[in-house]
Amino acid sequence: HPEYSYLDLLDRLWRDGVRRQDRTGTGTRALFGQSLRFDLTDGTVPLLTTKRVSWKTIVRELLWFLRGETNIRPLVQEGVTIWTDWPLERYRKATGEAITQRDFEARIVADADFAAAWGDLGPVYGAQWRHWPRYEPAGDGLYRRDPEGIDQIARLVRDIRANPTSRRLMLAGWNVAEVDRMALPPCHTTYQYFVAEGRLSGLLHQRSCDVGLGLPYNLMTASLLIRMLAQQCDLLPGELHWFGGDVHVYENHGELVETQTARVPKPWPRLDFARRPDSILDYRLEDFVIAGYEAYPAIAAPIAV
Ligand code: UFP
Repeated sequence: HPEYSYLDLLDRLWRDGVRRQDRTGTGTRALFGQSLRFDLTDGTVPLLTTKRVSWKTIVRELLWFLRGETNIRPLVQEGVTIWTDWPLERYRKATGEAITQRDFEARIVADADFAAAWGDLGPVYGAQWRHWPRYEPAGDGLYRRDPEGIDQIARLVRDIRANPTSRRLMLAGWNVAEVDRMALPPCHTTYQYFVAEGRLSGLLHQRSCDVGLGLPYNLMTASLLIRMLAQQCDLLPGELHWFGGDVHVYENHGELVETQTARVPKPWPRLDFARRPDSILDYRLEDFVIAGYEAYPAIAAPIAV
């Protein structure tokens, strides 16, 4: 079962990972330069079965990226709270107010001005994918920022369709000039696509990977993107190649590692689309049909902010 490659990585990190201090002060066990590969040709997706993963949250987050959004408000309105920690931390630090996450999220939803002031994450994925900044000469040696920027998603779809053997089918999140203004610099940093024999494969370079909490999401996001791009470009799905840079498990995830690696994976679910949306930007949650997802109970583990 392909899920063992994930479980083996988790186990290997816990046993052989180099112990290091990290930005969050939690401590990790890490290995540099790891890879995984998943076959998507049979319509299955790497949605882990050894713990339940809320795939609807992953779809909602991806659709939020694709809409070019960077404020947590629309996510919180849909009940997705995976990005709340960063704005919450900033708010608490700036105001000294000991607000709970629940109260903070309630205010984000209730008050648009509050959300505008405190809910934005800076130019994260959505901004870079849809509106990568571009500057045009405005005379006198000055440059004017094009308010739309570059739509990498539109370009990618266009290029896959028009020039499938291109070696330039890239989607980048790491905008060097803007990384310092992001609440969290992109973890799933660079995507590349490859078309052969009517199939679309994708490669993800992830610079930093929390294997316990982050990777189950990141593998699904990357797979969903392959499936959506393939559908839009009249291709079949190929493979997902995942490459991790700093691949780590947090020191406080020991219980997760122990519980999860003791479980025996069940067959992976299938992903089907309920329809073929007119463009890559027109997908809705209801278009994603996950069939046959049987999983062990979710495993709670603390997230390092
Ligand atoms: N992380 C992931 N995947 C993600 C995401 C975050 O694994 O999609 F948003 C983890 C990796 C790391 C932390 O543990 O979050 C980011 O911290 P840093 O920026 O210091 O790498």
